[in-house]
Amino acid sequence: MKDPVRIAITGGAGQISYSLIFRIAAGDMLGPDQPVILQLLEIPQAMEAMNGVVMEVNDCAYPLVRDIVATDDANVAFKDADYALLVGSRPRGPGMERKDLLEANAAIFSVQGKALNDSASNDVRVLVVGNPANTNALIASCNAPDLDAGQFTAMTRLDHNRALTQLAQKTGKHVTDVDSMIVWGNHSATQYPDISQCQVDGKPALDLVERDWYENDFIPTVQQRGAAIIKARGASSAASAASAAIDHMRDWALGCDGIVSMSIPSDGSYGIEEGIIYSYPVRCKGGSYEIVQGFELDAFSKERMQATEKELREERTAVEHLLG
Ligand code: NAX
Repeated sequence: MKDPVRIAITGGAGQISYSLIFRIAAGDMLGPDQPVILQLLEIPQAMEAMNGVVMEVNDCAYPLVRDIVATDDANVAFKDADYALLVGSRPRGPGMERKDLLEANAAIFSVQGKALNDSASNDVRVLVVGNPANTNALIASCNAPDLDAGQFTAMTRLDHNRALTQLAQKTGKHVTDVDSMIVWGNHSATQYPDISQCQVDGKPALDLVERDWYENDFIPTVQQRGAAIIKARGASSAASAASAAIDHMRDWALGCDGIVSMSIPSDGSYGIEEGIIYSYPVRCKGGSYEIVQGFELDAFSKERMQATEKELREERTAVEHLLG
């Protein structure tokens, strides 16, 4: 058996974590031969609820779980962490503007960025799930000067997975038949799910579907899927978000075939401003990711990529004073 790795999860009493923690404990993220130590963070008011979750994890008697730490101190939760999944965040309250939400979360993610810097393993891989995820990841990264910016990522894998299923269902194929799906930009309604590079069972996706479906059905369906889930379920996506977080971390850590979408610090690729956390097509291998270069993009794609870039720049401007 390998030595255990330390996995920090914030928002441990929340609904995403109620799926995420159990799947990680079962080995879905890092494999059935990788023991784990779970280090769970909550705010003081939610500690009792999180202790109930810890009781349930214990009651599963998972062979891979070596220890569980439950704390309201970020430095304890992130101590020597090899992986950190930042799920906990402040939800939008009544009367809160988008700017207020950005600021409230900026305060949380600047503190957590500092704690990761001071306490986590030097090689920690960070995934931000809590919204606004891309800008929260930027804030955490800017407050962690001793860590590489590339260690901070945000989640657009749920959008990517949603897009795969929409296209597979439309073409009567399976998600495993779809290659080169890309979600560009922000995890928000401005994201651009792009099928212009996709092949379905070896055929260009754009030859298999009508342009009208792509522009007026597929794109808005993927962009608005979170709201549709809330309307149907009366609660936001939880198990699917946990599943996407596991996909993101597993592929980053262990590698994967094909192209996946990850929000990562832009290096200027495809003309996107350097530094913002932007969703790109990547390949993962040997514990790292690399942006896939060389896609030829038409005016329609470029326009949408720039619209979502603009939103990310505006979010960054709104929290500039907290960027460390
Ligand atoms: P919940 O409200 O069920 O849980 C969030 C938990 O975080 C709560 O228990 C809360 O006490 C805790 N928390 C708040 N501040 C904290 C802090 N400073 N430190 C530690 N814990 C803290 O939300 P849930 O449904 O689990 O969603 C969590 C976040 O994921 C939300 O921001 C949500 O918007 C976001 N999502 C992001 C997605 C993505 O694709 N990037 C998709 C799903 C989800 O909507």
